[in-house]
Amino acid sequence: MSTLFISDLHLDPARPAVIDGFIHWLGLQAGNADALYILGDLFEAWIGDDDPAPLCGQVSVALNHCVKAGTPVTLMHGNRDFLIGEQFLKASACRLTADPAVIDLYGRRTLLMHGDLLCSDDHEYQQIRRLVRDPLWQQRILAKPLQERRQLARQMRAESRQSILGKRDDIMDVNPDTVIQFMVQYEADLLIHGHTHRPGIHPAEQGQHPFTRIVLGDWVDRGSVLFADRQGGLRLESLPL
Ligand code: OKV
Ligand code: MN
Repeated sequence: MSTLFISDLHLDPARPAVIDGFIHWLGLQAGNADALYILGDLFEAWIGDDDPAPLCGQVSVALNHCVKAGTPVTLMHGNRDFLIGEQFLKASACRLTADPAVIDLYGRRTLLMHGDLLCSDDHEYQQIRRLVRDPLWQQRILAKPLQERRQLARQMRAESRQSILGKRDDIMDVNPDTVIQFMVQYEADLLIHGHTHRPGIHPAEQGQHPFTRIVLGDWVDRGSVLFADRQGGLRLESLPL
């Protein structure tokens, strides 16, 4: 038995192979894993729990089956699906966790994040993050008709793509000092996050203390899963969809 971590699936009706691949994989893990953590950006764009799109219901049912089979699923918001709310959580039987969150991973104090908070050199992005994570802003957006929200999400994603074109690669990666700050503040020696779509296991050191940062990959061409086992083993695997 192991605990699984995934992020950045960016589920989108335009990419049915990813949706089918994820739902199939989830069925295989259901009841066989101790727990599943989805660390943000499960969806390419979530515009509210009242969205009647088939994808929302399909994923909710699949997650619900997984939980019912004995594998609890914990979701964290990402920068694309921060509007996932109580209705979806109830229907899918998933728990929501804060960003950052500390868990006890088989005795190891582990910090979980989506990862965008670590990209602290991208000031423009951090400003937008503060805006869209503001409960009052969200309340105002959720009060708009679905069609308007759909349009707004499309526009913000286009603006995001446009702004990325003009940014240096390292600006959009994590800031190493910010990583250390979070690890020290939360007294963790293992950090697991996504968002940057640069999968890897990075050993590092702060003072005398060794720590590990694991970056989950996206699910655009293949899947990416971190398996953590009771013995302390950590395997980051890429899987065909
Ligand atoms: C990052 C930048 C956006 C610059 C909004 C629903 C809602 C998704 C969204 C997705 C994209 C913001 C919110 C992002 C960087 C931008 C714009 C410019 C200059 C909705 C689902 F609420 F409107 F319905 N989006 N993002 N920009 O990736 O955080 O850096 S974003
Ligand atoms: Mn992200």
